[in-house]
Amino acid sequence: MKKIGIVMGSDSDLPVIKKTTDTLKAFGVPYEVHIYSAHRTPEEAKTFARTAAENGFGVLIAAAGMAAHLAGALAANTVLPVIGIPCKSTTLDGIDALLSTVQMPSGIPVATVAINGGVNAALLSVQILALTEPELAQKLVAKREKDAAAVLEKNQNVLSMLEA
Ligand code: RP5
Repeated sequence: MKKIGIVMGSDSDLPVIKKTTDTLKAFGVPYEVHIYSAHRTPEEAKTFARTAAENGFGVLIAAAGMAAHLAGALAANTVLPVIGIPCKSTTLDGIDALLSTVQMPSGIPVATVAINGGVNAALLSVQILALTEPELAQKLVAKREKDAAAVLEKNQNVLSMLEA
């Protein structure tokens, strides 16, 4: 199975990436995590992206905050799918990172998830791998069913709790 390459711009992005790695672990998907910054270590970020396909990665996930150019910088250097996670920093509530990540120019796409959307980034990467890994597709369906059952249980609870 191909690996998921996870890159974050700083160790301050770790709480978001922990949600990503926990989710990938639950699916038994291999991954590798790095800290490379589009601004502070541009050469390392570029080399990682350029060699990612030959190093066995199938999808890249990039998490960054503020002027978040990491996902776009990786995407510029690979044709692997790149998923961007805009991270909320101490100012602007993550809107800065959201716009920096999502507003890619035509030709270099980045699939952007919600601000701090570490779980969805992992799920989307699993969905991409599932195109060629049928057992992952089965696990995704099972998770959707489990999640739906949990909502319906809450529905029952609220019905009985707030009964007229
Ligand atoms: C971005 O700047 C990082 O991804 C992080 O979200 C933000 C702040 O980085 P630190 O100053 O906490 O290292 O490049």
